[in-house]
Amino acid sequence: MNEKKHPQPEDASGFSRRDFLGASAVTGAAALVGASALGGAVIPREAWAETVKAAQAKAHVGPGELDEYYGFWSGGHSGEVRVLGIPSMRELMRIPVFNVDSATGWGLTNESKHILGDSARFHNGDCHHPHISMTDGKYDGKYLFINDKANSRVARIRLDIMKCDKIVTVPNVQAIHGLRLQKVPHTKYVFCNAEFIIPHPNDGSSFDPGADNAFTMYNAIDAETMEVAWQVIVDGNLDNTDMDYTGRFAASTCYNSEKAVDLAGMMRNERDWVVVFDIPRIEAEIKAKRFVTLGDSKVPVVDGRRKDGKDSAVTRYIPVPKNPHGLNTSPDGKYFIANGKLSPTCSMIAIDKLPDLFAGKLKDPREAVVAEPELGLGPLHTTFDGRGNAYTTLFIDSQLVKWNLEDAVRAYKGEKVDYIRQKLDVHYQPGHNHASLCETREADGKWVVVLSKFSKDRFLLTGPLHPENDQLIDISGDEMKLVHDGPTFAEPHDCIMARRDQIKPRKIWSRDDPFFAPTVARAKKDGIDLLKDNKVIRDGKQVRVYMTSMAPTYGITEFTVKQGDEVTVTITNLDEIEDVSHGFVMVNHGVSMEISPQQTSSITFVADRPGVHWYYCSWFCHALHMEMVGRMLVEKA
Ligand code: CUK
Ligand code: CUA
Ligand code: CA
Repeated sequence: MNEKKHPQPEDASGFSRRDFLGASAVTGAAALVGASALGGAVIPREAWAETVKAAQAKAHVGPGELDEYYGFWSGGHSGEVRVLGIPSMRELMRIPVFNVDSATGWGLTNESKHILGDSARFHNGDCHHPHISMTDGKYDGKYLFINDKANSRVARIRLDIMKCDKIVTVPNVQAIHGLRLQKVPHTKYVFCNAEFIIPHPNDGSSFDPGADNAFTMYNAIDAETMEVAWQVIVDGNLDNTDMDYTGRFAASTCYNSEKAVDLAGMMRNERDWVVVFDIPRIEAEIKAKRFVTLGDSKVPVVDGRRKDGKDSAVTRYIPVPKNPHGLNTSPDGKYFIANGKLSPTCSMIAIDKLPDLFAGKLKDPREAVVAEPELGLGPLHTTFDGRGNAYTTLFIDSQLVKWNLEDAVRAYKGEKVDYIRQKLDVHYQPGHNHASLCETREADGKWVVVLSKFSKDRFLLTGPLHPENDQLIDISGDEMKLVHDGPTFAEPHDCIMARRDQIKPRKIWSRDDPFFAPTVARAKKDGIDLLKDNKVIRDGKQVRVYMTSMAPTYGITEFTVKQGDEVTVTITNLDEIEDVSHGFVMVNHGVSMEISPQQTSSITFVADRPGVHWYYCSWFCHALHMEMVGRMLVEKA
């Protein structure tokens, strides 16, 4: 493919980003955009800089102005989720999930420990794939789901309060990686891939990865109850996944059809595959009681492996070039796209051929592949503009390639068409990319974010550990234009963008919020009215301190306990004014938590040292915030 004939700035190789910064005011930019889009001519350097300037101006969100989109960023192996405004790329909030957070007390408070359950013992997580719940193929703004590869978990974030409210550990698997949601009729299931092949039972009786009892599973979690609904045993391993717009099919990439345990082994086969799951058939198998369970788990497990050259009832395996990675459904609902990684291609699977594939009407599963466009080196993930174009990250080439879906299909049939629209340099080594609303029927083709794994020279040096670089690109016109570099920490992997009207957060807590319901129930048992009472309850060695807070005071400024007592401090913030959050820190006790307006928070610790111990408010809430303090007096045992 001749790359030169696609729009590129003149002298692309020696082009410096500083030239953008030095460019002068925006004039006549629209005319230049139109001209340069014709036939992929080389654009004069000044003209290119002007059009980029115009795009950058569009991304500017002035002081006091609000962003058009919410962005939810995986925090990678920091274990948290971040909320950004798009297009400003300003970080608005952090939502602790699989990490322990000093500011809000996530992982420290009783409310968060209740949600974390058994997995509260882990203080790390590795988030990759944040996805927003959907109704009728559109974001409904209710929940955001995210995987934890490190400890095989899936978490749910309530988007009305932007806090994690449920976490489940998927049983009998290792490393939950790819995660996507059912799109229609609504998000009933959260689908997630367990990546690594392990023996079953994994009790030390067998270590042979090739054995029949060594496998991994595809998992469905009930989005409302957050319980694992079912699991499907697969051949090979599982990487990324997505679902279609009919509600029948989901598909996952497999890079380790070899069931190998080392790099060379995992690259041995010329082809791996995409495994397609027939969701209603899986449900039918379970209804017909054709399932097993594993170990202590009660989750129904359906076998989706091929046996003696015969397909299972619930899966089909479509061979694709070796070691595919991303799996993306086009917003027109027509294609599953498997990104080649080791192959310079993407494989387009026609979803309307899948009923025939399952019905045994295709001679070869490869007949479901309707195009395999050659895009460049290291295609990892693809996103869409809703205008028929796809955007694929090229890890090795450090580029984002824009290409046309239907032209790729025509080219595969032998027509002489060029499906590549543009290649844009990104900085550097991009993984995921994500266009506004691209996972829904409403893909609007405004912005794409490319999550580059390396930033190298793009930012001030921060020592050997560099930030990643999330780049904002304007895709609203015929040409892609890079408009912003955004440093991020600990490899976000993936992000998602929703229109701001699709997310409806609360301003203050509702008193009947289930988030702190267990604490409210505990108080009720103690006969406490959380909105009024400031009381210390002694229950043997357990002391429960109930207090209110209203800027700038705590309801209790001094309480006395005995050395060795287990103290639970429960605070209810009576403030009803938006943004007046308080904190509670017990000095030298590892105790810290957030109490936002109308919230109840509690934390438990041992008063193990006699003497005076000050506590203070950590959220600057009032002119007299420094004075919002109290003392715990601990008597010698
Ligand atoms: S994965 Cu990281 S770049 Cu976990 Cu979706 Cu592809
Ligand atoms: Cu309350 Cu600061
Ligand atoms: Ca392989």
